[in-house]
Amino acid sequence: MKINVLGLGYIGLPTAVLFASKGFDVHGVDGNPEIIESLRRKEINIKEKGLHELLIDVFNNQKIKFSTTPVESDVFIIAVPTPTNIDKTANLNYVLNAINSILKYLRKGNLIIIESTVPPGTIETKIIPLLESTKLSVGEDLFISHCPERILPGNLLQEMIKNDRVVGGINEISASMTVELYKCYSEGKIHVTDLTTAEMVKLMENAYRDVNIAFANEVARIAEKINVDIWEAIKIANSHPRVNILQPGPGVGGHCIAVDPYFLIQIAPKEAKVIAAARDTNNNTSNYIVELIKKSIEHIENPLISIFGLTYKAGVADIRESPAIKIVNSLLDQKYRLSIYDPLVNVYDKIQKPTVEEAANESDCLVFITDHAEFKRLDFSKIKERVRTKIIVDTRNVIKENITTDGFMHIRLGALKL
Ligand code: SAJ
Repeated sequence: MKINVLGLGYIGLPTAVLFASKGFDVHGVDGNPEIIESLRRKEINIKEKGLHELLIDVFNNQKIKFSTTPVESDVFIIAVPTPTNIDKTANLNYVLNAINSILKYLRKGNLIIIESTVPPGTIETKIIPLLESTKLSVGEDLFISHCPERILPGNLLQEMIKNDRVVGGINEISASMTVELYKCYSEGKIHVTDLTTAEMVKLMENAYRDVNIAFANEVARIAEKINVDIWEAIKIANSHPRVNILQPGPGVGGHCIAVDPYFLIQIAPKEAKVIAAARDTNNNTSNYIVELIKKSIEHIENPLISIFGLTYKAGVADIRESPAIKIVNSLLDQKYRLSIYDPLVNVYDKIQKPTVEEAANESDCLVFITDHAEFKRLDFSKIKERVRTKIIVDTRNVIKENITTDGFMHIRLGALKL
């Protein structure tokens, strides 16, 4: 059986590689010729455990080929991004272009699977009409389903295999063809429903997490007002059998949770009140951190601020929607002197340093924005020799040891001393 996978990013590439590893003939398609060229050289820029090895394996076994254009196939999987427009509505250009690009290759019996995240109703109202322009009857000649991905970046392959999946089909036969296909590598339960419910479920999952994080950020600010340590308070509250509050932090990044809730707001702006408020809270958190940093160094002349962590979360080389980038850009705009370290990405050439120690040199304030594992093991008795002023702003409760013994003032988000 032949599968075309359109879009070779964080989702499409591992999906393509997994199907190829199960013996399917996979044709990976991406509109960006540079991505195709590098994949043909067996090079990838997605750092995920086991992915590169698997790619080399299936490529050498000739189970996968890469091209900028689709070919005739049995199955077409659409895994292109859904960015937002300036007004935060979903930009469906990539999805609709991908569908348009396969129209001339479609034949009777083909299955089209949309993995890309889309606002509820998109497949019925925007994608199916395009497919019907082929004169093939959707539901009888062509089968279509939505199978949104649910994997956590940082643990892609494992989650792809282990997680439950959701399959929404236009009819039973579309759904069961999709279930049969994914069963080849998916060990989780596959939940079957209709197209629009599957679209809605995906968005609800990410909006739920966004709302929960906004709640954590809100109670963190309340805690600061009354001299309570929110990290301890959340830990204790979570010992209740029906409470599971997430962690406060510098804001919500990544291309999923920071984006998907807008697609629910877009279809029901009057109803999506909590979801919209959560977006506002999480978006504004980076400004709050900037103010916190500025306040902590207001008494220092021409301060040097050291930023630790640029990626949107620990362990992933991804800066999309990262709160750290917003914080850095805001400080740079306000003409602060910065020194930056991140073990996984290089974004700010001149001011980015190769080690924690170099980034700490002559610093007046060490700001921890991403909780990379390396930061949890730092030896502050050595770092204290390098800094000019001993101030730490910790936005994720990364620093567990008592650094006040090394003379540092430890300013923790959600646990400010009045
Ligand atoms: N964050 C917090 N506090 C927390 C948890 C997360 O501030 O307690 C922040 C992170 O630092 C990060 C952002 O939220 O900036 C998002 O990180 P994440 O780990 O919560 O999620 P993503 O965006 O990496 O992946 C999410 C996952 N969705 C859910 O957990 C419901 C994943 O399963 C989805 O497949 C993915 O979105 C997606 O592609 O939709």
